[in-house]
Amino acid sequence: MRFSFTLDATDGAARTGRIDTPRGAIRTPAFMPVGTAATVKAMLPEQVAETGADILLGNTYHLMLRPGAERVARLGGLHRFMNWDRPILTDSGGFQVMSLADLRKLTEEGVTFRSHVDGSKHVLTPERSMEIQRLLGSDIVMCFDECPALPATEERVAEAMRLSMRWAERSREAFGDRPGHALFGIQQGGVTRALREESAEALKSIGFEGYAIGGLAVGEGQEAMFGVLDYAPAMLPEDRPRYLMGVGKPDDILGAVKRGVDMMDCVLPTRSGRTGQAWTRRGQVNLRNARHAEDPRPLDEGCTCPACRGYSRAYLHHVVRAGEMIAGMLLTAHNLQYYQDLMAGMRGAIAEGRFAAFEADFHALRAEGDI
Ligand code: PRF
Ligand code: ZN
Repeated sequence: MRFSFTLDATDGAARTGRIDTPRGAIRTPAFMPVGTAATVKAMLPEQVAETGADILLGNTYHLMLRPGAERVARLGGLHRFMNWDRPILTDSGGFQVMSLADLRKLTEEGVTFRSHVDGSKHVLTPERSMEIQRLLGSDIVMCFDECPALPATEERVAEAMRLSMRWAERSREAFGDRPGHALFGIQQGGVTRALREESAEALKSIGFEGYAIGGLAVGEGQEAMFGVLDYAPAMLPEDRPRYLMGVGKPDDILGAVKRGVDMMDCVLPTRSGRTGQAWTRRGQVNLRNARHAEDPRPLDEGCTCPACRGYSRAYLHHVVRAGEMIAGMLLTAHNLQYYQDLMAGMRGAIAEGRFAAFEADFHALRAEGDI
């Protein structure tokens, strides 16, 4: 079976459909939980599947440093290694090198850097990134790109985008022909429309199975991000999935889907779950807050997750305050369930042509707040 994308319905710019892969279908719009180090932190893979996730994100950068891509390959690939048999998308490493590694040096060839784990020296190029993602057995491979850190001049953003387009061509060449696996291009160009257009044209002339929008959610703010999303998705082929990298809060996700994005990933539901933060239909809830100390109600009456089925707010407050491991486990499970329920809600609303009403309800309930 090959990789394919089918659009089922649209409502305004919003789309719903499915990506078919040999490892299973991905219902879109899709949210991908982040499994950076071959684990979605605090969750068993079967629990992640239980929330409704069809696909996980893994990271080239972390896995090449520890335990190493060749080792994962000898152990049967990332799916077998981490006991997750559904699709996996891997990011290509460049973005993580720029935010995590030490002593980085960027050239036309690629990036040299020192590991944030043990200080060892490494090189990443488009060719090596494609090799690592092949060794991991990734289903959706991302091109090697450069996302400039903010603040950046337009000149610097243009330079990074043009380098990323040359690397996209090398990524395509090195990826080769791998039926059932997909390579996604990554659009760069910051918040400048002409640069986004130039990037989209370069990617389309190379040709990819899917197209990502990179270089957003890096500190420009929601208004500027939505400003770019008002035109950027339409620059990419209509018949291919569009993936907005590293987004975001629930309202960012809804706004991105409204503008034509099909896939997203973010550490927010997992990371904030480990610091006592919950996301619900009524907004963000901090379980550390004393107001929960004797509250016998569940976090969210309407949620089917293990935290909401079996425990009170008072219990969640207690285990968060006590620093117990179960706090991170329960809140991560809840947050991932909330995110997947939000995606399922949007898919249903788009299919039935009532996305605007869904959006109005989403904002109305959040405006009431957590009561
Ligand atoms: N490029 C890659 N990974 C990413 C980004 C990018 O621009 C972003 C930006 N939000 C997150 N992850 N390769
Ligand atoms: Zn819940």
